[in-house]
Amino acid sequence: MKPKLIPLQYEKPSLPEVAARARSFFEVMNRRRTVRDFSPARVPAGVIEDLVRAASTAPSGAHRQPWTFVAVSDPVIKRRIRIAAEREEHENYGGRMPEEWLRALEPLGTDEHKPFLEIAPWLVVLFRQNYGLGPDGEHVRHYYVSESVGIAAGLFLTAVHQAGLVALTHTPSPMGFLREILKRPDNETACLLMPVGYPAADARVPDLRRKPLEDVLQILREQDSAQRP
Ligand code: IYR
Repeated sequence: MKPKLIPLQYEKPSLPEVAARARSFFEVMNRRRTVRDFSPARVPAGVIEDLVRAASTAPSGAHRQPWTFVAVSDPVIKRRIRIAAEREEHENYGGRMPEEWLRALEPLGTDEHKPFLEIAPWLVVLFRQNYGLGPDGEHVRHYYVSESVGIAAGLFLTAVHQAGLVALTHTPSPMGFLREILKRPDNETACLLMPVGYPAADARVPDLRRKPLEDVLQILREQDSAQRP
């Protein structure tokens, strides 16, 4: 079957404009921080809807969009999630995580107590759909699910940041309790629990440094291949 292709909607910026936008967006993103101290200040549901609209523009394997976002502001459900998450984290910090892992977490100052799960106005849980469900309940294959969901998560965090809100990527593993509490179907697995809201007035964050560019980027220019035998 011949696919129906439509013209790309695209306006070409000048090269100086491209360079300026690339720099200024880096500066915006470089101010993003993972936050654990939340304000209880309310965020309207419509804002969360737009953040998920942005996240759901992510490219995905065969355009299957294999994700479900569940956004919770109900205090009763938030409490259930906190209790279940802290139960798992109690096991994690109390012996399930090896010494090496605990030492790696020391600079973050995390522990088994997760008050932000009740304080943040929204808990956004990202589920991966391991396969889809067709109109008659038949299984639909999904492709590159981890990659697709990872990209959607990145776009969601970017949208949160550029809206002027903060988020935490929380992974209270194992996360099976989220499918139960949120009553999600068998084809879905929770992969991220993201409290979203405003930071507390006195929020503090670890003094982390990002890797220098040389450690994360290798550039191979045309002349580089000519110099090699
Ligand atoms: N899930 C635990 C432990 C934890 C693990 C990693 I890897 C982190 O980057 C941070 C925390 C917790 O949320 O405390």
